[in-house]
This record gives sequence, C-alpha cells and structure tokens, in this order.
Amino acid sequence: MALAAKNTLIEFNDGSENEALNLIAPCVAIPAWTEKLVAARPYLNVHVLQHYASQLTLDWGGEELNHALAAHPRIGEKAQGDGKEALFSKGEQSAVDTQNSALTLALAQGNAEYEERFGRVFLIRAKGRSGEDILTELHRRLNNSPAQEETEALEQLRQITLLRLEGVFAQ
Ligand code: 2AL
Repeated sequence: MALAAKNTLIEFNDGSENEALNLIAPCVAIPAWTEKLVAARPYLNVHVLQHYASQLTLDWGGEELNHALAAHPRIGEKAQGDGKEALFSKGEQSAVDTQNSALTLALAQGNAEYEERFGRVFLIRAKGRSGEDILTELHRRLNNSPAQEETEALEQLRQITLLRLEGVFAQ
C-alpha cells in the first residue's frame, strides 16, 4: 500500500468521529452508510474497509437512491462549486465532450425523457465511459420497467460510491 494511502487510513481510523465522517461524506449522500462505516473503525487495511463499505451498499433501496441523487448533477451538466463532491463529479464526467453540441443536445433530450418516465435524474457511473457510451446506455435504459431501472440505477450508485471511496484512500 502506498504511504499516502496508509496515512489516510490512519487519519480515518484515529481521527474524531466528525473528521472520519467528513473524509468519506463526499462518496455518497446517504448518512446511514457513512455513519455505519465510521462506527466500525478501526480497519486493519483499506481492503477490509472497502469490503465492508461494499456490503453496506447492498442494503440500499429506492429511498436511498432518491436521497443520494440530490448530490449528483445531470450527465452533461457541470457540478456547482469546488467542494469535494463537485470535484469528484467533474473528474468522473471529464470524458463527456461538452464541446460536442450534438452530443450535449442528445444527452439533454435523453435526460428530460428519462426524468419524465422515471421521475428522477438519470444516474450512471460516468468514470471510464465516453459521452457516446453514456448516451447509448441512457437510450437502452429508457426501455426498462421502473423496477428494472431502479435496480440498475442502484448498481450505478454503488459503483460511483465505491470508486470515490477508492479515490479517498488512494490520496
Ligand atoms: C454522475 C456524476 O456526477 N458522477 C457520475 O459518475 N455520474 N451523475 C449522473 N447523473 O450520473
């Protein structure tokens, strides 16, 4: 494990409850998840922490999804401010080419259609995906039933959260 990552784990294990909460809060806006992770300190290593964090995401349902979505900007829209969450989001969406106006328009139309159909913002793990890949996924998911779509959106939320956690402890 890199020294910096080890130091972050020490900070998380040994910091006050508030310091530990603040460290992982930008991963997802689901307080029960962050609180349970903090309450189970100390962790032997980052792998153990990540494993428990992943297990805890399996409890999430529609309520958690809607809560967490409040902290995620739409695909193709830049996150506001320079907080940790906004920085994560900008990094994740960095492969979406906002200079491509046809793509930007298609994403905006797809987002609007999705919100009309499912009543919430379209969520996808953007890291590792181009804007075109995301658009293809958006169009595919528009054909899902509401139950199928909730399952897919929750899986995407899990992936985003665990990648962010990896990012926190890689620093
Ligand atoms: C996001 C976001 O901000 N980061 C990411 O991976 N996906 N937003 C979204 N609506 O899917």
